[in-house]
Order: sequence, then structure tokens, then C-alpha cells
Amino acid sequence: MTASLHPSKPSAAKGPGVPTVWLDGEWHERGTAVVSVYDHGLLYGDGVFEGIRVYGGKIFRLSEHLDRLYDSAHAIWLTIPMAKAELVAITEEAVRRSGIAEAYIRHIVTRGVGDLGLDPRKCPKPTVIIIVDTIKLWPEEVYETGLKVVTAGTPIPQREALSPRVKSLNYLAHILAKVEGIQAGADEVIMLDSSGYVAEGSGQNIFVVKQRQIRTPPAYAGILKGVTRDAVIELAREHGYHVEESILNRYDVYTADEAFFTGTASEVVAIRQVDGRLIGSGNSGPVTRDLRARYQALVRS
Ligand code: PXG
Repeated sequence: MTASLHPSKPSAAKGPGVPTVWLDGEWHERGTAVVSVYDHGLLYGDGVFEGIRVYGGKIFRLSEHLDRLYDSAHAIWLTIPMAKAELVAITEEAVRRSGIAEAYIRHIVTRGVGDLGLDPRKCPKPTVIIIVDTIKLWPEEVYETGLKVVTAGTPIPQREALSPRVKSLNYLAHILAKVEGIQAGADEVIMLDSSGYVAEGSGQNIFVVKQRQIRTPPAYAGILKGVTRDAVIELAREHGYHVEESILNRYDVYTADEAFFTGTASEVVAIRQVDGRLIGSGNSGPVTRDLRARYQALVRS
């Protein structure tokens, strides 16, 4: 098809670049990267994905993200048909070819093309996709004013059905929660686990701060264990904050001095209000600001 459509560039360019897709061994531009309607990723959401940022041409925590991709795949009985080192090399090449210095990378691995039945054994070859493009979730001022948040009625799917630790192509619960937020005029939602404990946002992990002590739900609380979450915990501990991974109720969020979300796309973003209650003073608080600044420094270091 279009193997040499997009000539290799010598190094990560500074210009706007071109969205670039690697699909099962071939290079594409956005418009020519297409998958089969018989792909089980499309038919059943049978697959896994990752989202990774590139800052100044450098990929942030690629190894951690790919470890999670391989673990997610393993958990759903899916074998990624290449070693991690090869996937690293292709990813780096994709970023280079795109010429996008401030990029967002999406890895997708689906069960592959099969028939119209569920049986994954009918899918002999997983589909592997790497997209290099850009992402922007919020306008800049939101990092100052904080997000308006409501609790969603749609819970995180029960861990007995599908571990929330798997970053799977089944995002319907998170999207329905997001829709509830949109209907309520909010920027983001808090999703609860099946026991009613605070789990996470629709695509972000949550932290609260009370008297400079930081708390975030533990990995077993129905969350995706975010790479940004882990980086922020490390940063906070390095700089003398006490960070506890513990079960949170909505009460803990309502009565926090500060609350913020973390995610690959959003980085560190303050929460202004939750279910009509102002969090602290409302605006991004001192701990949130400090951690946001430290995170910005880390990703660019
Ligand atoms: N929880 C969930 C459910 C996620 O999907 C995070 C937490 C944060 O994880 P990282 O590793 O990125 O720190 C995610 C991230 C979006 C969007 O539009 C979010 C994610 C993926 C794609 C899009 O908000 N996932």
C-alpha cells in the first residue's frame, strides 16, 4: 500500500508535523489508515490501548506505558505479536516520521480480523496500530480556575467482569459517565466503584489534599493505575509530601482543601467544584500548583 508514502525525517522536527500511522507494518497518513469491519476491536471492543505524550520530541515514560500495554493484553489473553524492544523502535520511528515535537501517541492492539462470532480463536493475527498526532483536552485557563465536576451515576464496571486495570477498548461506561457530566454542564465526572467509593475521572486519576497530606485511591479501588498518577506520587514524595493510597469517599473530596486530576493528556489539573461544593478556595491551590509545576519540569527534563 503506502510503505514509503511518508519519507523519514532526519530528527524530531520543530514544526507542526503530520499525523502519522503505523498499521501492521505499513506507514500511512491519517486518511489511508483503515481497518477491516471484521476486526474484533470494532465488532466487540476486543483489544487494548495506550496513550503517551511526547514533549520536545522526547517520549515520556514509553517503557512504563508499554509495560501496561503488554500487561493489559496478557490479562485479556491477547499476545502482542512483537517484542517490546521492537515496539519501542517502531514507536520512536513513528514519532520521528511525524515531525510532531509535542505529540500524543496512541497504541492500539486488537484481537484482529475474525468472523462475526465472538470466538477469539477465529482471529489469527492481532491488529497493531500506532498513531502519532496531537491532543488538547482543556483550554489553558482551566489550569488556573479548575474543573467543574459532578459524580456520575454510571459506576466503573465491576472488577469481577473486567479489571479496571486493563486499558481495554471497552470505554462505554466511562463515555456514559462523561455524557452525564456533559448533560450536567460539568467539565469532568467522578466515577465511583461498584461499592460507591471514589475511583477516578472518566479518563484521569483523582487526588485530594487535606492539611498538605495527599491521598489518592489505591490500585485495587477500581482504577486504571495511571502512569501520570505514579509519576506525581513519586514527585510528591521526593519533595517531602506525605502521600497515602487509601480508599476515598465523596465526603473526603467535598471537604478537601484541594483536589486535582492527573492523566497523560490533562497532566495535573485542579478541581474547582464537585457536585456544587466548592473545593477549598475554588482556584488551583498551592499543592496542586506546585505539583503541576514539578510535573511540567519532569516531562521536559
Ligand atoms: N483512568 C482512566 C480510566 C484513563 O483512561 C487515566 C486514568 C490516566 O492514566 P495515565 O496513564 O494517562 O496517567 C486514563 C487515561 C481522554 C482520554 O480523552 C483519557 C485516556 C485515554 C484516552 C483519552 O480523557 N486515558
